[in-house]
Amino acid sequence: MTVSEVRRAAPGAQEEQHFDAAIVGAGFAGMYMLHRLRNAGFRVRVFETGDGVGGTWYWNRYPGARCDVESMEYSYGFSEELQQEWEWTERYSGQPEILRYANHVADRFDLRRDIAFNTRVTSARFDEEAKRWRIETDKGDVVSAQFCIMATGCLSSANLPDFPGRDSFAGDTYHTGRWPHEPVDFTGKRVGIIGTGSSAIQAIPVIAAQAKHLTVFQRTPNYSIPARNEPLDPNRVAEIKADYAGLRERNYRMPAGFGSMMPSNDGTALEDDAEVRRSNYEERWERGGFTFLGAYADLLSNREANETAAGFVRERIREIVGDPKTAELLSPDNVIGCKRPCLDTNYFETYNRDNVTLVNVRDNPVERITPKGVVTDGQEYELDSLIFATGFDAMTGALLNIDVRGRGGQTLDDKWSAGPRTYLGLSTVGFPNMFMISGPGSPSVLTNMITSIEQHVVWIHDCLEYLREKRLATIEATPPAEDDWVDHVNAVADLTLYPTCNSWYLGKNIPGKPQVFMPLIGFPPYVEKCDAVAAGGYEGFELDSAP
Ligand code: FAD
Ligand code: N01
Repeated sequence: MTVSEVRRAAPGAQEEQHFDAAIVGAGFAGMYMLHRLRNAGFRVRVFETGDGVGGTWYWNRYPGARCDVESMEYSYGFSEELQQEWEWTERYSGQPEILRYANHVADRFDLRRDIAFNTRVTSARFDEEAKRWRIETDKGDVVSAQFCIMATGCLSSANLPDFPGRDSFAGDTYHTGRWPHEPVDFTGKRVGIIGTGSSAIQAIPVIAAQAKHLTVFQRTPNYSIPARNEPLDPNRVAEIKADYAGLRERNYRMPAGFGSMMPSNDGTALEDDAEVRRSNYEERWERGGFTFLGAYADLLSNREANETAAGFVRERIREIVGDPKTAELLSPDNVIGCKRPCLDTNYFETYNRDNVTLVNVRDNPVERITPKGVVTDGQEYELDSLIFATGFDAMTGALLNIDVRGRGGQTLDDKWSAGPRTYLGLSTVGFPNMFMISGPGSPSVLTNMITSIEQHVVWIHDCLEYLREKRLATIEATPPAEDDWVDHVNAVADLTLYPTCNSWYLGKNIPGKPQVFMPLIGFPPYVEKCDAVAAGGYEGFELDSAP
């Protein structure tokens, strides 16, 4: 398509390589994007900070890490052979198995030869004259590519809050999203964990079973539904595999791109009398998983309806947790589901153990970290190990960690100073030929992310083929299309209860981050819109022919 031979720059300077597309990140998004574009004859280079594939599953190796979308669904659907040959062992597979799967995919499709590992992209600049991206890495690579595809992940930039004295702690410290590759043994140790989000809720029961003592520092209690994880029944697997394509297709029509195995109820919560409602919640609670929130169609749009589900979970917490004060502290008072709901195995039960202490840091925040431990409310909790389960600078963090500059040298940071602005979550005005996989403004984190990733990869692939066929040099979203899209994303969110919590969906977990609801709610209408845009010759984009 374009010049793609290696060219040597001035003597002494780095060799500059030319590609059709540079992809940043080798998680599930970058891996599939590479496969798809390479098969279509594009010359592609992937850059990955880590020394292996898998992204999320490469970095998040904390005890208890596993998926919360069932494995038969949380896996690629693009290759019938792949989905037939891979054997998941559990309903929700653990991190080691998911990472093995990512490595299997890399081997099966011979992906590694086009991935530069241990290589972080530091800058990406659009050269307006050449109509190409110039990409630089921390290894000194300088690469020119017609297209720059950001597969940097929504949850890949770890958030390590700036607690006073944070680095003075004398024991070992960990972040769940940057866990060591060697096994960590907490036997005989006094362990502290800050945070009670999905990561902590998975890790706490496992660490408590090993450590001498576990102190949990909780700012906001979270709703959590039992995962009811179990080994997969071979008959059930065979049944799914007999029509895997059918399951993928049914899931594609679901609001979050998964869950057709136990569909949501179309009815509204307040239509049912209390007894019927309770038995509905009970059935879904016993089944486990996200289907709990599918109990009624209006749980995320009607506060009173939501309260019936929230109240049901609080009752379960009071039933499970022996000490009433601890149960009270563990009971959330916000809307259920407006933060990403957690799935657990024995989370609330863990607080009945003698070696677990829950400390409320909502009213009395962590004052400081000392060489010996954590101080809050004037009390020092002495620890041997301290875990930060403090989450991520979600959706924009990894993108803004790169010095991205578009037309006129404008930085992405500047462009997004009041929050991310995109068209379709795929593209942003002023940054031609740059695509984001599961970018802000797309359903991404509100879906089975592998489904969303596949949809974006196919769309980008089709778009690049179209440009090649028509001999077009650039594609760029137009300002009106972007403005309308941003308004649309906000308008959809405002019809729901999502914006009511201090969630990372809104950027509220990062001090100073602009507060904008970042993902788009609703997968099927989004797919329809993307398809219509492509079918209409890329409506809302300006296409420019080669010079
Ligand atoms: P990632 O997997 O995050 O990969 C991005 C990659 O880009 C990383 O490897 C990173 O090192 C690399 N990168 C970033 N910046 C640069 C740079 N500047 N230079 C070079 N490389 C860079 N989603 C679900 O749908 N279901 C689940 O069950 C689920 N479970 C999850 C569990 C955990 C613990 C976490 C943290 C997230 C989970 N998610 C889940 C979301 C998950 O992130 C996605 O499902 C999916 O793995 C994202 O893939 P990705 O390739 O887009 O991003
Ligand atoms: O991060 P989080 P996570 N002082 O942001 C607390 C996916 N995921 O890594 O709620 C004290 O949810 C913070 O408190 P608060 C999933 O999408 C999936 O757990 O802000 N506490 C919160 O309790 C998930 O949503 C799985 O008040 C501070 C915690 O740290 C996303 O990744 C597993 C603090 C952070 O929770 C992120 O989950 C794991 C401070 N200064 C992750 N700063 C599955 O189950 C933050 N906190 C598949």
